[in-house]
Amino acid sequence: MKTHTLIEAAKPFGFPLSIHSAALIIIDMQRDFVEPGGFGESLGNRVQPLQDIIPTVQKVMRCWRDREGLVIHTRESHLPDLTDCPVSKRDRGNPSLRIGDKGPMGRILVRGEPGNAIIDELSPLDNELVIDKPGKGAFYGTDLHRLLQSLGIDQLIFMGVTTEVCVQTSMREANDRGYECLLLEDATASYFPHFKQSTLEMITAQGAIVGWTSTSEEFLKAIE
Ligand code: C5J
Repeated sequence: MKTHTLIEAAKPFGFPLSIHSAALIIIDMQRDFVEPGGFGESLGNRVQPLQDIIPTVQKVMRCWRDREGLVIHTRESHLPDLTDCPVSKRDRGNPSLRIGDKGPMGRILVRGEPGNAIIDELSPLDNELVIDKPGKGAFYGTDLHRLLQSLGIDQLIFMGVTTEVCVQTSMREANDRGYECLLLEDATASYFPHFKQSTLEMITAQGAIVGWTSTSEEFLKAIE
């Protein structure tokens, strides 16, 4: 039988955390997005808000590992021949560097390149799942749903970047597949703080239409 720990302060109402059927999913904390000189910055973005969440993401990840919880990391990444990257995606936004171009950290958003690696502070352990995804959502073009089903996971705790793009898209995909989703609001960031705020509101609107949000502190208290 499943036991639940209620995260009472979650929005829009208490989140019934089931520790043994939940996984922590860390979206796209890769050098291309988070570090100065990466793809994100080449699009004209300020990476500081993304840098600011690193200690919080690291703390939650370590506590979850201590509880022997499942940790999943994702990377937005493409095959070296870019056959999984639609031209429309590569051309969008007129960046100084496009997906597949050579940047300061190797080819932008290409698998195996230095910039595509997850930042050192959040390096995956050998036994943790790393999902390479060609889209914004973690379920599109990946095995994630099958893997989660085979492991009996039905709740996902989200952290990572960027809130309104890959995090929100992944949460919506998860919600449509029947997962209960909780986003840790101080462990996610956007290049645009007002987009982050709007996303948090969108997720919890209409009685948790996409899912729940809570602070990392409330989550950590629940798993202590
Ligand atoms: C973006 C992401 N923003 N990880 N990717 O292109 O949110």
